[in-house]
Amino acid sequence: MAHCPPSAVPSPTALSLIAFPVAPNTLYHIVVEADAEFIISVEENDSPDSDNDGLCDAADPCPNQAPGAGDVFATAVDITLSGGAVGDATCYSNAYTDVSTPGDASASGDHDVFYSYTTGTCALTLDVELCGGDVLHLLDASGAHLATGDATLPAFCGAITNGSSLLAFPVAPNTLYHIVVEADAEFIISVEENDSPDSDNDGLCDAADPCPNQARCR
Ligand SMILES: [Ca+2]
Ligand SMILES: [Ca+2]
Ligand SMILES: [Ca+2]
Repeated sequence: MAHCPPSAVPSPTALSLIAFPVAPNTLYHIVVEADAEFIISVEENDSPDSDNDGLCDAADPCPNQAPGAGDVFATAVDITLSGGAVGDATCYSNAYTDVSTPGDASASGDHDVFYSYTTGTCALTLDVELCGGDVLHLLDASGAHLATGDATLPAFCGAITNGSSLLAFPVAPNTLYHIVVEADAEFIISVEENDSPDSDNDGLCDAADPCPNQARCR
């Protein structure tokens, strides 16, 4: 069998286009002109991620400041009983969307801050109110969507004209919930628990009282 002598193999030629500037999220076409086999390689050089938060500088609202706690579900910030919090979502990512997990079709494109809240022994309902943001959501302990606030402005908003309210939402006592604030700037979030009454005034709410209508009953 005859073999081609090595000298008969055409030496490969190489052509390169290095560091050609491109736009993100854009379709390009490449034309290879050749008469036989070839190898084509495309390598993308991305914008750096200066604050190491997983978002390249070009897609990062704050390229030099990583988001704080509450940027994702797993780092939700605890809100103490019947309290509130002042937050600023400017440097947070948009982790709660219609395709994220957790997520919901009602999610907006705004940045998200995750909070957690554990109901007390006598909890019946929660009032969750947001001032200065877009919308709020209530999730259960595993992140399943329970409810989304409406566009009602909380009374404490003052001159602020955007907000969201979820009033008298029925909850279970001694149970962990999560709250998602969707906002692009500063906001105030308030969580108020409405407890079961203490009909016999013995210091035990009806829900935790073996005899809710008779004080000092054993
Ligand atoms: Ca970044
Ligand atoms: Ca969002
Ligand atoms: Ca009682």
